[in-house]
Amino acid sequence: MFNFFKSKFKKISEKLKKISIGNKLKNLFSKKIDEDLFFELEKLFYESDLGAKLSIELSEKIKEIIKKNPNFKFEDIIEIIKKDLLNEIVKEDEKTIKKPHVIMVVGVNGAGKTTSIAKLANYYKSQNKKVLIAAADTYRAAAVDQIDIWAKKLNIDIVKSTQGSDPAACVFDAITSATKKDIDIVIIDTAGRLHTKIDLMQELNKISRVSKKVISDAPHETILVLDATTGQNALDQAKIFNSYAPITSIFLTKLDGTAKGGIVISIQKELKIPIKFVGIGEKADDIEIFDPTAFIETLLSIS
Ligand SMILES: Nc1nc2c(ncn2[C@@H]2O[C@H](COP(=O)(O)OP(=O)(O)OP(=O)(O)O)[C@@H](O)[C@H]2O)c(=O)[nH]1
Ligand SMILES: [Mg+2]
Repeated sequence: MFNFFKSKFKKISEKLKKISIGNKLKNLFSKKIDEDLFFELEKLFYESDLGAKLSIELSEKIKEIIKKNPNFKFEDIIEIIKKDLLNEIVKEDEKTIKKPHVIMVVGVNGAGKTTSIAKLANYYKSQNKKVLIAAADTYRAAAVDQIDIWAKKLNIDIVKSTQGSDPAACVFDAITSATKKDIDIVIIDTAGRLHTKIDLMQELNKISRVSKKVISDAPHETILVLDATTGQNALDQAKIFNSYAPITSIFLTKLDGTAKGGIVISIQKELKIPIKFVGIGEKADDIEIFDPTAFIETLLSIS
């Protein structure tokens, strides 16, 4: 499989080696086929963060198949799992990109928003797009400096705010400036917020409303940044964020730091929101467009 995440096969497969459950699956099926096997199978799926429901569904299905056909081949089982997992993947609706195209980036503290914005800006720049960053995290003292350092390093335009000021005002200025400066894409950095803090969540709504004052259908995308290492907790975050600022897609960060790749599937099964990008490191080019087939191949790869 040489089309991994559409590029850089070696680098990424090496970085995500930990998520593979292929060898463990093979091991299980090399033992006696009995009730214990199906219990172990369910446990393996569950521990990979596939979620309870899918873990049970998958192991039950495999049990049925083996019952009907005791001469099954391990390769056939793997193919069934691949097909079922692929069925859980959610596709993003095709949109016509307007100019400027406004992307609001949201998420809890430390999920990786600022780093992911740098990666996104760098990615779009490499596609010959003119990008402007709105540094609207006015909450944390060093936040604007942090994104400013990235902007300088990557040579990307930025509209800065001051600590304590209204983030919506910064967004208003940035989008207004983008319409005058022939900018293709505006990316808004927002302050990390606990999904349980209602006032901060309402602030997202305000940022969105103010964007619409400049461009009536902005923000065109709202990307939720989720940290893959937080496991099922990421699902709760997503549900609440989605109720305040409808999420169009997910940027799943720190996939390089987890052995539980199943979270990629359970997020989409539970929320029906597509994963668009994944983060696989701390550098600007540690970003990949999510490729479902390649991901599932990696999850089930055998070494
Ligand atoms: N390994 C790894 N680290 C990442 C990735 N994305 C972000 N990080 C790290 O996660 C930490 C937090 O990232 P930030 O971008 O500051 O997160 P944030 O969501 O903007 O944080 P707040 O602004 O405080 O809410 C930093 O140390 C990043 O380098 C990733 O894909 N892989
Ligand atoms: Mg930040």
